[in-house]
Amino acid sequence: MTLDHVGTDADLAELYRDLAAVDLSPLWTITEQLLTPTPKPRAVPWLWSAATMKPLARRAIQLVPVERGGERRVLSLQNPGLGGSPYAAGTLWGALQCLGPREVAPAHRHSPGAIRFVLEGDGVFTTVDGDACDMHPGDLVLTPSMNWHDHVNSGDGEMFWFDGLDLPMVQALDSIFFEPYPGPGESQPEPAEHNVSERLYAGGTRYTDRAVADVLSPQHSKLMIYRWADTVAELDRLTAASDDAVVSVEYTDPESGASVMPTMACAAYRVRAGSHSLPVRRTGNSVHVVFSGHGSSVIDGRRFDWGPGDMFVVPSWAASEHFVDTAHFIDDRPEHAEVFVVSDAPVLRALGLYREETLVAPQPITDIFSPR
Ligand code: 1HN
Repeated sequence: MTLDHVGTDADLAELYRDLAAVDLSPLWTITEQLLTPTPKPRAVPWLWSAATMKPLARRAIQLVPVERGGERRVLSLQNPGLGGSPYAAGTLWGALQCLGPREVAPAHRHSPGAIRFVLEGDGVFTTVDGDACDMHPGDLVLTPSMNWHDHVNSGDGEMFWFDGLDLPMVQALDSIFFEPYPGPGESQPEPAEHNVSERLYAGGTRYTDRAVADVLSPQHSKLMIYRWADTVAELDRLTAASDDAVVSVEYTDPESGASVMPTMACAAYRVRAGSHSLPVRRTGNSVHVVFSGHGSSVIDGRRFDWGPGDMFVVPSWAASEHFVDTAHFIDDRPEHAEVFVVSDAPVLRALGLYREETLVAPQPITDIFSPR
């Protein structure tokens, strides 16, 4: 039997009105925007430079005491593609946090998990469920889901670090919980001994040179701090063992070998001076934080030039490649670049959505990004 599709444009318009009035949506009008051939994240490739962020953070230290700033002095990376949401990408929060001399950011806990990557300064310890972790430049500190955490600056200088959280993902899953510490505005008692998790767990294997750990675990690492000297030793080992333009290590849970948290993977990569990697695209978002050196990344055809303290976002399925020239010297040798990166890769992995593709040739550069 065939149907005669009879009816005027007015009839059709009336059907659409009547559907909308009772909260129904006809798939045939939206299929193409729902099912794109490849991921179309709303977040765009973007970069925030240290030169822009740091003076503003310093002004905030002067003007906004931590208590006035909702307990944390944090400048979030607000991706311009996300329509005003304070997120670096659809699934990840990224931010610059700072504490002035002797300041304390009081304890609380929440279901989103967080990682801290220290950029500059000394004297802060973050207490994670009772364990005070001393933070130094290049260290990674974990504050996993529902662990109490506060930050104490016991020194006389300012301190800056990067915060990465799975907040947008936990929000998308409608599972946000938040609790202030009993005794609001207070921090956890300072234990006599610091860095206990390090003493207990840092003996195990804490790094893998696989691009994405293939072990999955619903638990977070019990090691709460990973030292930069150890990360560099791993990068040195890999640099000596290959000629690859980029060598990278993922920080892992020494007990399981999985990513440091069930929702986020942390890695560090070194781009060798005078080399250029092939473009790669992966499902999942990542936020990159330059620790040392100067280089460039081409992300979906746009070139981003970066140096220490700069942060940039590679949205899902964007092609990205990195290069470092030989124009910067350290100790009379061309300087490599070292970059920290946090991603949502374990979630993509766990759900069977992880994909990765290496392109065969460098991308044509169509545009050069200039930070505002
Ligand atoms: C948070 O608890 C911290 O504890 C930093 O330092 C950034 C961003 C959103 C929600 C909670 C912190 C945060 C955060």
